[in-house]
Amino acid sequence: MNAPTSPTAAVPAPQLVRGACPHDCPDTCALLTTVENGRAVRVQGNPAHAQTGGVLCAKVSRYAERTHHANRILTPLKRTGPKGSGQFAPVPWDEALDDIARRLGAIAACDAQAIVPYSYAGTMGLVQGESMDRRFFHRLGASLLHRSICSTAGGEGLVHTLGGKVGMKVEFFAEARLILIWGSNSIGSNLHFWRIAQQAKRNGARLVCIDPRRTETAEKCHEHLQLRPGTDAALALALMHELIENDWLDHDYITRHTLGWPQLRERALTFPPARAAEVCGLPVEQIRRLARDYGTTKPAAIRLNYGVQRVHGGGNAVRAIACLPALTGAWRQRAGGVLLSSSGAFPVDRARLQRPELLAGRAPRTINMVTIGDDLLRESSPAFGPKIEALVVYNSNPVAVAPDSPKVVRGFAREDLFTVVLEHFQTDTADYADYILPATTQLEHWDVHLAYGHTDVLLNRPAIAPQGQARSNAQIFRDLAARMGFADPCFADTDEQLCRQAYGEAVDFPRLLADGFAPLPVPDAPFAEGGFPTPSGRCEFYSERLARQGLDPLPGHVPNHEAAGSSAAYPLAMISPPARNFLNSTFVSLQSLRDIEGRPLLELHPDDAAARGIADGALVRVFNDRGSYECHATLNGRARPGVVNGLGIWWRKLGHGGTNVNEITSQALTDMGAGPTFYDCAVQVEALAAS
Ligand SMILES: Nc1nc2c(c(=O)[nH]1)N[C@H]1C(S)=C(S)[C@@H](COP(=O)(O)OP(=O)(O)OC[C@H]3O[C@@H](n4cnc5c(=O)[nH]c(N)nc54)[C@H](O)[C@@H]3O)O[C@H]1N2
Ligand SMILES: Nc1nc2c(c(=O)[nH]1)N[C@H]1C(S)=C(S)[C@@H](COP(=O)(O)OP(=O)(O)OC[C@H]3O[C@@H](n4cnc5c(=O)[nH]c(N)nc54)[C@H](O)[C@@H]3O)O[C@H]1N2
Ligand code: SF4
Ligand SMILES: [Mo]
Repeated sequence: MNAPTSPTAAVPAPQLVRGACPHDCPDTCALLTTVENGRAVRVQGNPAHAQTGGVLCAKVSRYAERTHHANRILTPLKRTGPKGSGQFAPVPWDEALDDIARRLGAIAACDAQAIVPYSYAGTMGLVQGESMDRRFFHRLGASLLHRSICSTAGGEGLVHTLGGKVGMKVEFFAEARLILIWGSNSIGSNLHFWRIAQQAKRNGARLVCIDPRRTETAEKCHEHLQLRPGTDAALALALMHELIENDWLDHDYITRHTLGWPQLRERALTFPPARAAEVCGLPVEQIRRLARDYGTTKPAAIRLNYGVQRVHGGGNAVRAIACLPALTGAWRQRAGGVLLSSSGAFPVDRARLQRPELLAGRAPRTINMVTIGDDLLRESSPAFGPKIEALVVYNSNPVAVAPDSPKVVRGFAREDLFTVVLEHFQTDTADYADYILPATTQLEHWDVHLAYGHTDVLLNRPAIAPQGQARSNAQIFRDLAARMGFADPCFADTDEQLCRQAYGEAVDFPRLLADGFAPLPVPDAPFAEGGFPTPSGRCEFYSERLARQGLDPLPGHVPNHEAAGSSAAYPLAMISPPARNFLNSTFVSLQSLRDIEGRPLLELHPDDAAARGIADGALVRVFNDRGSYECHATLNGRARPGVVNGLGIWWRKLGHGGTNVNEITSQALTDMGAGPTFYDCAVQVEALAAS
């Protein structure tokens, strides 16, 4: 029945819709979207959600602009020019889906493992990121993906020490008297934690930052230890040395709740502060002072972040740091301990979402997303399996974000590779697609979320209708499943049903519908009485599981693959941390945020610049045997001697000479978890032209 027409019916009142920030950020904010006439006009933080506190970062404050952007992809597109040229023409959905299903079907008829799904955390939503897509690829028998591009080294380090991705509850950092912000630029990448740290600071806490870069966070802490990249384990071992020498230990906690203390003690005693000072490039006094602060201040809390683990020894670094609170008994207090990730607290029913039983006994090979450059260039072999013939990319922009991009680009440019990209924008990766399929944004679809920086579940309701012809990722895989003739009933689940399946009975769904968020019942001081989720139930200084893998059972200092001084040709160490106004390579598409970031930059210490005749603002070439990256030098006081900071992650096509910083990073892997080593990269820099 039609509603009676009236002036007010034609102009509906603004609506507020509750949602969740989908981005790969520890904060997982609760959103409130204002909708007028079917358009999202404003996206704000939900003040009712304590962790969000009504505040969003500058990026997501522009989510409405991103969603209604003129460059959004709104129809399926088919390639009309050479690969990488970015030339496409619109095609109807049916034509695109039919052709994609036909091409994938033909490859699968021979060996489905030649098809590789490539995805990461463009959205962290459980529905649009790890549900219908997995069902589709499992049923197909495609290669599996080791989703290693970010956090697997640190994740393994935690699992082998604390037993899982678990730790302090973030809100209690506010009560700490000492906070170590370790490998983390909170102001840039974990803004809502910085609010909590500020609260602690106002209450008299001391803040210490441990980072090779003088970040905006480091500047605002009481103390900054500006160590060489990849030397954190040496620092942590020296802290242990001092805790032992000065008996700042909680012997009762160590006896009752840890494993392998005699062995760790012996290891730590080989690392006096002077040795660590040499390795880390720090004044020995600064290390002693930090040990004294950590040993004598209670409660002491460590906000560790993934910046420490993008180097060869990343897993060991996280292990060494994660041992510290058990030595001092910091876990006894709710404001003591360490937090790297809280994601292990979320009772996600992944088997229900992903349906591994659709593999039906098949065990496809696993492709590591870090080495996609090499793997796209491999021929079939018994060790590797079939040559990769098709890639389906979603929630990721590998041509920009994966290491060693000269190889990644050569792989994506292969004429015999069939590539489908589900996207919002025509990214560097989309330029290489045979088909680009228009995906909905977070304002247009259902989803449900976990977080890795707090312990609340969030629900995202669609605020507006899908723009143009966009479809949700889950819908696109549902459509493809239908085209492939996959009749299993699970392919009929709607996005909203998938939201309900993600946590099953473990989370109160009506509460999520009503409030948009629901806290998990996590204890305030999870390890006050031990009870670590390790095999021994103790904090494992010594890991039997690592020993069985042939790895060092104790945390140790593992030098970088490309350690300082190891190469005369490439004497500088490069790290490439995130830019504050981009989220990995997302938001680079927004002019307003690009304007704040300016242009691709390399931060150098003035001495390193002077030695090379490089002036502030000069165009430089950063290079090694893998490639060469052009950008502008900045002598802004943030780089330490011997280390250069190439800020990430610009789209290649918007950078100088069509390159970005991953032109020179390497595909070498970490000690644990087969993760990336973006910050373990020896380079040389030269001036290109006076500017
Ligand atoms: N604005 C913004 N926010 C983000 C992101 C973004 O791109 N932009 N990225 C998101 C993602 S994907 C993640 S995984 C999370 C966490 O992302 P992280 O990458 O951990 O985020 P940051 O805290 O910015 O960066 C890590 C910090 O580690 C420092 N660092 C580099 N090497 C070393 C080292 O060897 N030792 C130590 N101690 N420090 C080192 C860097 O200088 C940097 O300041 O943040 C997310 N938040
Ligand atoms: N040099 C260097 N490289 C790095 C890093 C570094 O510090 N230095 N950091 C690394 C880290 S920590 C990470 S996590 C990776 C991140 O790498 P990626 O996970 O690839 O992250 P983004 O570059 O943000 O790309 C995500 C893409 O997903 C798209 N997207 C978002 N939502 C949706 C959706 O709902 N549907 C579809 N179909 N698409 C969507 C966005 O438009 C965006 O283009 O990069 C890594 N690369
Ligand atoms: S990117 Fe992080 S800080 Fe920004 S809105 Fe999303 S969750 Fe919050
Ligand atoms: Mo990440």
